[in-house]
Amino acid sequence: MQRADTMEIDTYQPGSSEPEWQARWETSGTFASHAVSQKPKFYCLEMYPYPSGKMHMGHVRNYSIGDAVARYKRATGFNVIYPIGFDSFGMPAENAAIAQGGHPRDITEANIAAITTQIKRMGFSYDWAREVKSHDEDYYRWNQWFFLEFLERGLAYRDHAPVNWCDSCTTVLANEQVKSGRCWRCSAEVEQKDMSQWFLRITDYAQDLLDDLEVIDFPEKVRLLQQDWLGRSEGALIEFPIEESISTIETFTTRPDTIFGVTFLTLAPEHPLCEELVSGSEHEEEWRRLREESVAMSDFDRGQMLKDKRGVFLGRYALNPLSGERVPIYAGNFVLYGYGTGAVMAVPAHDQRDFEFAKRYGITIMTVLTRNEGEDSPDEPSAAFTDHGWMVNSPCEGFDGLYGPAAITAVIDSLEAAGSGQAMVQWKLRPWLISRQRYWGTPIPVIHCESCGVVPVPQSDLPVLLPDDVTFSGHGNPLESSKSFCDVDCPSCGAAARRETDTMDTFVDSSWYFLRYTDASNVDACFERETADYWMNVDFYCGGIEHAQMHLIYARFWTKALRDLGLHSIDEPFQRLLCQGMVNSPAPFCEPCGLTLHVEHRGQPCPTCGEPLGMRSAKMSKSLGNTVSPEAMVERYGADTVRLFMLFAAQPEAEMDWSDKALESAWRQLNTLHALPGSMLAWEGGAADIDGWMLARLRQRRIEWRDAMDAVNLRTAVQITHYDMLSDVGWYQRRGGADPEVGRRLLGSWAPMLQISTPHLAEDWWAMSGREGLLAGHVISEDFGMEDGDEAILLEEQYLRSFLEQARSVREMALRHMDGEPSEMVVQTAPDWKHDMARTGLEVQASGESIKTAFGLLQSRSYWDDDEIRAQVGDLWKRKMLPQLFRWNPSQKAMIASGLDEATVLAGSAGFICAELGLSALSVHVAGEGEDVGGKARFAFPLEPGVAFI
Ligand code: ANZ
Ligand code: ZN
Repeated sequence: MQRADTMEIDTYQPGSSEPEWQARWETSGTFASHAVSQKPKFYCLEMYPYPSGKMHMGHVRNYSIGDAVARYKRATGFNVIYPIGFDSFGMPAENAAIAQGGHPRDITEANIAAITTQIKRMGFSYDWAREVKSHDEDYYRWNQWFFLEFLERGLAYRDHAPVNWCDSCTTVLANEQVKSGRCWRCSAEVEQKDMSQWFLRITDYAQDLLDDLEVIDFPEKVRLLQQDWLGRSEGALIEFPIEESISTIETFTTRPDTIFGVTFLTLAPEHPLCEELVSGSEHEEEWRRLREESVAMSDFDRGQMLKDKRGVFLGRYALNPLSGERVPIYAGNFVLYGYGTGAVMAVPAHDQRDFEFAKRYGITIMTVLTRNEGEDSPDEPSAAFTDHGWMVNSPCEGFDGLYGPAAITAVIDSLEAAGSGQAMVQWKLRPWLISRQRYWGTPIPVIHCESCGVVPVPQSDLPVLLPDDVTFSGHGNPLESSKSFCDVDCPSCGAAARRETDTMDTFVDSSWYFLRYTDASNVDACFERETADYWMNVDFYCGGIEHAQMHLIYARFWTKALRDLGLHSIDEPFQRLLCQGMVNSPAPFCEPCGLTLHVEHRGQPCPTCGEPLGMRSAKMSKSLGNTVSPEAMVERYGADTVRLFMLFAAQPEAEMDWSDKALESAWRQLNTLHALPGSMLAWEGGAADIDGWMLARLRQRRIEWRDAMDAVNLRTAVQITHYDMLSDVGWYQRRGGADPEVGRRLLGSWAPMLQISTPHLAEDWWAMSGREGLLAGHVISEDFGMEDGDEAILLEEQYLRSFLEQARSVREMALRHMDGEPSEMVVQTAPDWKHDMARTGLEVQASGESIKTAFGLLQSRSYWDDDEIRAQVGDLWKRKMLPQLFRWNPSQKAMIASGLDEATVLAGSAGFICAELGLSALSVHVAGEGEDVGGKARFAFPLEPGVAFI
C-alpha cells in the first residue's frame, strides 16, 4: 500500500507540470532578449509559419530543432535572440473568405490565436515580445516604404510582360509557381497573358548573390539549387546579318567555338523579327500557328518538357559573320523568347537539340570540332558531339587545331575585330515579378493619374491600408470592388485618379521579417541600424528544403538591397542553414500504378487497377489523410515526450517516420528519467572507487554532448543525455556506487543537458536537486574538459565490462560440459609479447605504412630470440593478429596503446566479477606465469584472456 502511495506522488504528470513551468518562464521573462550584453550574440531562427489554424508535425519538428539550438546557446553563455511570428498574408485566408464568407483578417487572426496557443503549449523558448505579423500595418507599411525607395532608385519598375495567369485563382503566378504547366496551388492549367506588372530588378544583384554563396554555410544541395536558379552562363553575343535586309539577328551562345558549324538560325516564334521576315510568304500561316501554340505554353514546358521540337522555315537567310556562309532562318518552339536574345545559332553537329531538329528538317550537319587532336571528322555523325574539342574544317585561317577555351577566346576576338559580336554573361535569373491581383497582401503604393502617369504615394501618406469595403466574390481582384480605396486624388496634380490595386507577392514579407525581429516594436523606422547590425546575421536558420530557391534568394536579395539603401551593413541574412527532413507516416500505396493514396483506401483494392494496396511511408499531408495531430499527442503524453521523440527519431536533416511505438517508448523513458532524481538523492552509500569512474564518465559525456550540439547532431545529443547516461548510472550502481554527493553532482551537470529537448522535465530535476531559480536561465559554468587520469579509468572500466560479457558467454558454453554450476574461474591474460605484437601492429597501421613493416619490427624484439616464442609469432600474426588489427574499434585500440594491465584490472575487481557471475573464487595470472588451467594459456590474446571454469 505504502509503495502505491509514493508511486502516486512520483508519477510523471506532464499535463500539469509543463504548463506551470511555461507560466514561470513567461512571468520571469527568461527568454526576453536585449541588444546590450557582455555575452556574444546568437540569432536562432526558424522560417516563420503561415498561420493555418493548426500546428502540424512539420512545425513541431522544425521548432523542436530550433529550440534545442537556442537553449543550448543560452546555456553555454550566448546572448540569444529567438523570435517567432507569422507569415500572415497570402491566398489561403482570402480563398477561405471566398469559400466560407468572412474577412481574411478575421480568419487570419483567429488562426493565429489558435496556433499560438498550440505553439506555446510546446514550451519553446521564444521571445514573444518580438512577434511580427505580416498583415500588421506596422509591418507592411515598411514594405511600401522600401518599394518607394526602390522605385526612386529604379530598382522597382513597371513593365508589360507576358505573365503566367491562373484563371481559377485569377492571379498572376511567378515562373516558380508554375509546376509543369499547372498552378502550384490549385493545379489548374496556366495560360500566358500580357499585362502591366511591377517588377524588382533582382537581376542587378545576380553576381553578388552568386559570389556570396561561398561565404555562407548552406547545405550543398541548396547551394547548387541557388546556383542553378541564378544560372550564370558565359558566352558571346553574335550578330548575324540578314540577307536582303538591314536588320541583324542577335544570338546568345555559350559555344562561340562552334561558329563555323552553324547551319541555321532559330528564333523564338514570338520574336518580333519573325513577322518581318515571314510576312506575305507561303510560310506565314504555319508560323502564326506555331506562335500561338508556343505563347500558350509556359517557359518551363518549352525549355524542358517539350518532346516535340518543331519549327517553321521563315523563307529567309542570314550570313555567318565570320565565314559569310548563307544559313536558313527558322522559328522553333523550343527557343525561349525571355532567355538570352530569344534567338539561337544552331549547330547540329555539336548540340543535341539542334541535331534532332536538323535531322527532322533535312538541314546540313557540319562537324567543326573533334574529340581527339588531329582526328578526322565523321561524315555522318549519329549524335551531336557536345564536349569541348579541337577545331577542324574552319573556312578561315588560324582556327583549326585550337581547343576549348582557347578556341572560344579566338572566335570572340575575331568577332570583336569584325564588329559582329562580343563576350557576354547571361543569367537565367529574371526580374522578380511582385504584382499579385489579390486582396490579402501589401498594397503597392502608387496612384495612376491620367495626366501625371504613375505617381508614388508620398511617404507621409503611408501606410496605404487595406480597405474593409470589399467583396470576396471569387473573381477578379477584390480591391477593385472598394470605391474608397480605388478613387483618390492625384498627389501631384490633384485630379481624380485611381489607386493601384495590385498587391505584393508575399515573398516580400518573408524577405526581411528577420530584420524586423531585431527591433520589432520600432514605430519610427523599419529598424534601427545599430540594433539590426548588432543582432544580424541569423546564425542558425532552420526550415524546409522547399524554400531553397524562392524565399532564400529573395531574402538574400532584399538584405543586400536594404544594405545598399544604408539601412544596415550586413551582406548576407543567414549564416548557417539547416533544412530539416520530412515527417512521414504510412499511406496506402499501389505498386503497379506507383500511386500513393488517401488513408481511406487502406485495406481496399486500388481504385485504378484493382490490385491489393500495400503501405508505404509518405510525407504527412492533408491530401493523404496520414497526419497525426500534435495537439492530441501532447494532450496524451506531454510536450517533452513529443519533442524527445522528434529529436530522437532521426538526425535533423534526415527524413523521419512517425511511429506510435517510438513515441510511447520516449514517454516511458521520460517516466524513468522523472523518477531518477528521487532515487539518486536518496542514495546512502559512502565514497567508493567507482565514484572516480562515474565522474570521469560524466566529463566524457559532457564533451560528447557538446560536440554533438555544435554539429547540430541532435539525435546523438539526446541519445547521450536521455539514454546513454541513464545506463551509465545503472552501471555505477551495479558497481556499488551510491554516494549522494556524486548523485548531486550528476544531477547538476545533467539537467542543463536534458533541457534542450525536454525542458520541463529538466526544470523538475533542477528543482528537485535543490537549485535556486530557473534552469532555463542558467548558464553552465563548468568547463568542458577531462581531468588527468580520466582516460585510464574509463578504459579500465570499459575493459572490465567487455570482459564480463565475454566471460558470460564462455560460462554458457562451459555449462554444457559440466555437471552443475561452475564455482571458480581461472583467467589467464595474454603475455607481454602478444601485447607488444598488437601495439606494434597498431602503431604501424596508424602511421599509414604497409602493415608488413610491422612483422619486420617484431624480429628485432628480444622475445624473437626465444625459440619457443619465435615459433608461435609467425603463426599468430597471420592467423589472428593481422585480421584483428582491422577489427578493433577505437577504444579497444586505445586500451592496447595505453598498455592497460589486464590482470591487475581484473584482479582488482575480483569481488564484483564473482558476484556478477555467481562464483565463489576468481584467480587471475598472466599466461605462462602460473598453472595452465584447462589448457587456455595459448588462447590468451590481448583483450581476450583465456577463461576456464572449474
Ligand atoms: C550555339 C551552340 C552550340 C550552343 C553548341 C550550345 C552548344 P545555357 O547554358 O543554358 O545558357 N540558347 C541560347 N538562347 C536560347 C533560348 N532563348 N532558348 C533556347 N536555347 C537557347 O544555354 C546557352 C545555349 O542554349 C546557347 O549556346 C544556345 O545554344 C542555346 F554546340 O549556341 B548554344
Ligand atoms: Zn491556381
